[in-house]
Amino acid sequence: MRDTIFALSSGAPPAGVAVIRISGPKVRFGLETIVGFVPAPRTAKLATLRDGSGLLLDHGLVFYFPAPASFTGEDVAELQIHGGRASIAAVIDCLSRLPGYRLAEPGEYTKRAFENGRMDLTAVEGLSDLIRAETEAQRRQALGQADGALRALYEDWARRISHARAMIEAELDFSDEEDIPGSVSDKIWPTMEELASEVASHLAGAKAGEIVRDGFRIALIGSPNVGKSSLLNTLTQRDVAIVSDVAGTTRDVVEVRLDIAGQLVLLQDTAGIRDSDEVIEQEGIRRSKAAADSADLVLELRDARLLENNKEIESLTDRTTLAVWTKADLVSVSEPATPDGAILVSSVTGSGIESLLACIAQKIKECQVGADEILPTRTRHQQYLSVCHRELVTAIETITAPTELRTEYLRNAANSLGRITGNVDVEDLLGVIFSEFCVGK
Ligand SMILES: Nc1nc2c(ncn2[C@@H]2O[C@H](COP(=O)(O)OP(=O)(O)OP(=O)(O)O)[C@@H](O)[C@H]2O)c(=O)[nH]1
Ligand SMILES: [Mg+2]
Repeated sequence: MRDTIFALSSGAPPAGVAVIRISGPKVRFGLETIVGFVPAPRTAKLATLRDGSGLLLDHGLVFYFPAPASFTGEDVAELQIHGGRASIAAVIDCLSRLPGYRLAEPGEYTKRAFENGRMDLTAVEGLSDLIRAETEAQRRQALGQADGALRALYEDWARRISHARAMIEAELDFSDEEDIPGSVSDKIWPTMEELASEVASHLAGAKAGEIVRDGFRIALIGSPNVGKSSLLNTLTQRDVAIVSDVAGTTRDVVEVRLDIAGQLVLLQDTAGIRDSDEVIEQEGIRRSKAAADSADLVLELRDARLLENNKEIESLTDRTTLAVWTKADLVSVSEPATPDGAILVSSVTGSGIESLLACIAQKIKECQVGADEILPTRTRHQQYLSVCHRELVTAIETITAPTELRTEYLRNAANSLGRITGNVDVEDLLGVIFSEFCVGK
């Protein structure tokens, strides 16, 4: 018999209320022992909790969710008790003494839910993302995925492929009989072409999905002393990076997390780029360049006083670079006499910061243009989707290959989708996916 598992499922104590969740075959026995009865399914019941010797532990609300209509698919109970450390410890201690009971491992409830078919792997990942979501965009994306949006899409695709295989195989079986014309394939292959292009356009949204989940990377790049660290501090409204008038203050890449218009942004301050003989500074500059290369957007900072010299300055603004003129308070020009889209800011007065934020929000939006609501969010999804697409295209294009071989490609394509949802052997993936969870989920 499986262990009955229990854990604190609510946040760190002390808190007003703590929720202890119990799941497994001995839930009813545990309830009878601790509260003296099993409440009606899914109904809150006020109860007095006592340990085996009758000692009062706490008063609280008790819920019972019989299998299979519970989070894990097993019998589940939830105890809502006072959220003090000692109250929680007393109840946990009492549960740990019950035969067949043990503390749950991180993610174990969700793992049981997956094993009992209550969730597929994409929903598991969505739930893990939802628990970690910091921004509105992350929350929306994770909730959609936890609710089964990706599962519905991939299972529908897998069904269409299976249907195509079945039709083709049926045609093979009857190919000896003369009155079955070879028209099945004529209908099936175009539908597989349609599917391949749906997979391709879904895959094209992977970058957008990843940006929502993992954050939009912005690197602050420019000469020493141009005001990169000052701008980082102004944007985060915190004193994160050291600011000084010594050129070459920043050496390491300093990264902060920001919420801009509901999107997670990873903002990186870097070492000022110049020719330097100094080993540590050279390493800092190497890191600056690497940060610029991997960024979704580079803010290229320049001192606005250069504008006053009326020097011809080459535009750097393109899709991934935004020119930002700093120290606006030190110059008399109000609008930069520079290419469109350049922005003039001051970290001292705060002028131009609002337009800079609006510009960044616009850049993030541009990365997501044309992206569907439902996006792949992880490299894992992308890998299997690419395999699925490749196998579909191979099946479609190898017209001269034997039909058996072409249906085999289709089978590979469907299996690859099955690996995303967890319908096809994924034993090797489970450890990685469930290790993301905290205890109690
Ligand atoms: N007046 C004015 N001074 C600024 C502004 N931004 C930065 N400074 C000053 O410029 C100097 C350099 O600022 P930092 O933010 O350290 O510049 P940095 O680009 O990070 O420099 P490195 O780390 O050396 O590459 C400091 O003395 C700041 O006080 C601004 O908007 N207006
Ligand atoms: Mg700096």
